Amino acid sequence: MSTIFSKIIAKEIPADIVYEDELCLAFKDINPTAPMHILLIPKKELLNLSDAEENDQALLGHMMIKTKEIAHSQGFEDYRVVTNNGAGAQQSVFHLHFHIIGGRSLNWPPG
Ligand code: DGP
Repeated sequence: MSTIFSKIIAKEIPADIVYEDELCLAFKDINPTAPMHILLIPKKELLNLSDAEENDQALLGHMMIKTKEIAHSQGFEDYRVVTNNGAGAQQSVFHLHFHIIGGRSLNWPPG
């Protein structure tokens, strides 16, 4: 089930990494939709949010808490966190990732 994101985690292909710790990695999206468009991914291979289970609570909580630090490091106070869960929701890479988007006025609702 490995994807291109596993290769980014393994540093087999380059990415513009903005944050890394033992549990997760954040890097700039190759096709940004806003001045800040970061992808935050777990190092654990989860397909998407639906693939996460009770024992992933700490990992997911850790990642949510880190979004603030990552956005602040890019100079942004306000930001949106979104995940596309499944092909019907426009998920194209099947390794869980949270888009952290900001730096422009964001519309609501999305999609
Ligand atoms: P999604 O549609 O939610 O699965 O978003 C996948 C995102 O991943 C999309 O915005 C483009 C980004 N992406 C795909 N391949 C690469 C890559 O090799 N490097 C980087 N930095 N981003 C990628």
